[in-house]
Amino acid sequence: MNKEVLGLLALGLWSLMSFVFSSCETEQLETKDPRPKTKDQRPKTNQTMTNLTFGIIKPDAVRAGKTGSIIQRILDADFQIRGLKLIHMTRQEAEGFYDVHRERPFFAGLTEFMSSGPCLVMALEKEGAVKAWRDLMGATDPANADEGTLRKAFGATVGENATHGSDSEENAAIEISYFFSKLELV
Ligand code: RTP
Ligand code: MG
Repeated sequence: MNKEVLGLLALGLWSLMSFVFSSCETEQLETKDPRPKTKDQRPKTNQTMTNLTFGIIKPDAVRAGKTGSIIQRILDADFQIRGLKLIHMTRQEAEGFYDVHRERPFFAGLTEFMSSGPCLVMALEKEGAVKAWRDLMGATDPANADEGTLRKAFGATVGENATHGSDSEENAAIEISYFFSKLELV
């Protein structure tokens, strides 16, 4: 056997061994990693976020000194407060938060208002939290809000309506993580 044939044989053997090892590694990774690979493989029950929602006590209510009264109402309604902090959003942060409304005519006014002063951001827990918190807030326009709701009691106009609440569990998770790190949630 000359040198060329020996060289070709060695190269072939090396390629075969590389292929066998890389297949083993992939197989090991696939069997070891327990995380779901597709959306469909996620748990069917919403074990993670079902009972959490995100709320804001907006700048109008903070300015008017209503923070304490609203927090009392939240506790009276049996929400657990899992995260809470006072922040003052920049215009850009408010625009990022309300990005879904970017094309709406009220976007400029809304983001100017939301960045006009401090507000209180909250992660709230309760069974069926998203709906329970929206029920407690009442309709977007305080004029249409039911008696006993926060917007009826503390809101002034459709724009300055005292509180914000997530509209779905998915958005609650996104909004909580927009403002809170893991360490800030209990
Ligand atoms: P939010 O997101 O603040 O909890 O309020 P929402 O779901 O009840 O209402 P949405 O349609 O999401 O609107 C977001 C906020 O934009 C202001 N807005 N102004 N001038 C207007 O016609 C108008 N419409 C909405 C309100 O501050 C509303 O909360
Ligand atoms: Mg909304």
